[in-house]
Amino acid sequence: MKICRFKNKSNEARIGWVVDGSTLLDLKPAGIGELQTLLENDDPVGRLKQLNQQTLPRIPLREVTLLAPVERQEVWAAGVTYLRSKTARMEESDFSATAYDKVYAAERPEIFFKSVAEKVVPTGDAVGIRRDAKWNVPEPELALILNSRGKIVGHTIGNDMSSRDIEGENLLYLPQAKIYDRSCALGPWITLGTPEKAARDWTIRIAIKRNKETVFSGETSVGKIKRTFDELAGFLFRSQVFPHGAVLLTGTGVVPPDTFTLQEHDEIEIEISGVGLLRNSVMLV
Ligand code: DO4
Ligand code: MG
Repeated sequence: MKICRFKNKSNEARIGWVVDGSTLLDLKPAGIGELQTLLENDDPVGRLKQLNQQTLPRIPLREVTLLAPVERQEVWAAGVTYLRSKTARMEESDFSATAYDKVYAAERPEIFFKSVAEKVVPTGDAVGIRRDAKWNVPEPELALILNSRGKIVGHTIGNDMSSRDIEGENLLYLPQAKIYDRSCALGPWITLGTPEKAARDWTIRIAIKRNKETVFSGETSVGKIKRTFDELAGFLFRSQVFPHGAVLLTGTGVVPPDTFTLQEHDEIEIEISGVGLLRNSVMLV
């Protein structure tokens, strides 16, 4: 079951139930004007199933602008959760290699702040590459949607844009490599109610196009994430509160070759089999 945020013809943000590949139902007449109303419910899927679909306005998806599926939730990210990510980062920096090696094996995962909700880029909009960086990559990641009680209620697609030269120069530069204008994309919507066991069968694919040619593509499986989702979510909620819930990116398992860097006007497509397709162009920021 998929829910989205969208802008209607009057430019109002609404919550939609995406019932097929081309239609959504506007949930406002059912009293659902915010994602949080559903996400805080003990059984969001059950709540939707109770609704009489016939009474809800049907809107073609092509007529709406999708918004990022976040309202006031903070966005955080876990790192070095795939072997591929550990290896790539150890190669990127002699200086920090031991830190990546240790965190992959440690009990406590790497978790860092990524974005406030209002800065998140939706599908269809441009993500940013820093003008003071020379080596910029997307990081295609499964994102966990957590309610204020730390319960995983859904999943979406995330792009943890990163400047690898800044990160590689010194680990203390990580916030600058990771948190800048347009560095986080989420979307296109949230898939509700998939248990972890089923989500671990999902495939994550990325394709980067330049002048309509594919210049990089790769894929991985959610099942290759070293830690359980509950483990990651549990560490995020340790000694921390999220009154509006939170989004947690689960790390990247696809890293382009070291010779690859993004360029302005590239097109990035990230697909997760159980969720959908997140599509963004690239701009210099
Ligand atoms: O420490 C670097 C960041 C790791 C990361 O973002 C990832 O593995 O996805
Ligand atoms: Mg990442």
